[in-house]
Amino acid sequence: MKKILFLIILISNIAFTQGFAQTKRSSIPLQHGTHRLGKRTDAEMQKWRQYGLGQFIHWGVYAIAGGHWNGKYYPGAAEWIRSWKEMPDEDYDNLYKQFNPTAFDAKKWAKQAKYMGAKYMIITTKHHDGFCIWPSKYTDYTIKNTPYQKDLLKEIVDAYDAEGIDVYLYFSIIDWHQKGYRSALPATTEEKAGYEEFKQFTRNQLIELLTNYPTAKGLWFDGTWDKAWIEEAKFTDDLETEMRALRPGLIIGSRFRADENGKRHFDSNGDLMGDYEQGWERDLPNSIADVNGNDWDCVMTIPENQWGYHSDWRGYVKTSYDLIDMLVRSVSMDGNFVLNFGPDGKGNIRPEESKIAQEMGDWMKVNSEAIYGCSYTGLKKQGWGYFTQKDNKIYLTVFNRPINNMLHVEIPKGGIKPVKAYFLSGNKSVDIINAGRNKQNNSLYNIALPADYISGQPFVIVLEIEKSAEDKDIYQQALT
Ligand code: FHN
Repeated sequence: MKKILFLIILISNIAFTQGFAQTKRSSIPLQHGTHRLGKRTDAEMQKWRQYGLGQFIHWGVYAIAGGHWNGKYYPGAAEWIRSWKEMPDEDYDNLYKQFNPTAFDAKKWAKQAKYMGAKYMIITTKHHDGFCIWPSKYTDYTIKNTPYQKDLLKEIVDAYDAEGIDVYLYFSIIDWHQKGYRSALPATTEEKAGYEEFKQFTRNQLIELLTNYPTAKGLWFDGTWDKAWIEEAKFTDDLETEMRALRPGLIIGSRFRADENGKRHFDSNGDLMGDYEQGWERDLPNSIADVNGNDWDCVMTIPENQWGYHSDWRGYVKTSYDLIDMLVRSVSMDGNFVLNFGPDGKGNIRPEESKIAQEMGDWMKVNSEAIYGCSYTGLKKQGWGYFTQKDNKIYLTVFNRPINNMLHVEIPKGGIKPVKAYFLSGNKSVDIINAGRNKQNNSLYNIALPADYISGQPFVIVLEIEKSAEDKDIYQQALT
């Protein structure tokens, strides 16, 4: 009871001090705006919030081409190669006849993801090319008609489920292979009828996925920026309602549908559409104000902009250090960080990605306590790294060790006070030096790192806190 009371006071103090920059609401009457104001509070979404780290996998027949065709290099994202003029559609549309990933081992992938520390994964069931990695009964363009024949999606779902990693299904609304598909609403009656068929086809595939893979926790939509899709506010709203009724607890991000005014992610009143904000692609918020108090995830590539397998990565390739920084930064602002992998046409995870998974896993093995189930602290960001928090522990993940070895911490008046500090790895204690107050009357502390401490990796200091004496008065006032 005492602990709960302490947490309530702590959270309210922190939230009060910092304040979330909520987007100002207007009150336009909407038929197809958001269905919910504020965050979901159910167990499924609570779990989603605790994940911290996820894995994305882009895998399809584009992996066979690997960003090259007829000896020419495709400079775009490998999974978009069909849209390149140097590769005739017909060549691409026949690639599936060669798709035979003999090296594919779903259990190996899942074990690697588990080692990396991923708590959830998102798999491309169908990318913009329309190729389905499950044997959909609504099209022939599926895994069933490749030399491999078996249901890849089932193998993946089963293997990740077995490792305790939650699976989410990526689904592209863009489908270059489907006859009736259009990116903008068609003009002729015949084309309109074709688009109506496409809508039903899309609905059928989604219901099929939710029915056949019932352990999947949610859907991750893409390609919903198409004008044609945006203009289907009623259809998409009805479809969302149908999917949620079929699978209570289902998690769907803000990319699925637009309101009747064509507003995506946030409806015309500025309210989030869907269960979390899904707009952070290869980009991270700068500060907590940018996320408006919403749940969110960031999806990130290791090279610059390659999601599917490209055999020749050019440009800057992120290191595990960069990616751990992004992971901690995401969690410090209440987000999840999802790292993309693009296996090759045979089903191998490329060595560069395996190395990253290994290095991130090594780091997580020691430091994951600062990630899983952690959230934003409300403390002022400092140059040495990031704060995350769980219960009465604040974690200081240090990426940029100060030259004087002092980790500066500012604690708002009337809140909490640090009682103990130690290295997460090894528990060795470190001194907390009280450095007085600043003009805003915030308490200043320096956590003194031992000068002889050497770490080749970002490291974590745990700061245990308790409510300060001033809180007692606040609590007393609250009782009257
Ligand atoms: O066009 C796709 C791209 O290929 C990739 O799938 C990413 C992943 O978030 N989504 C789209 C671009 O937003």
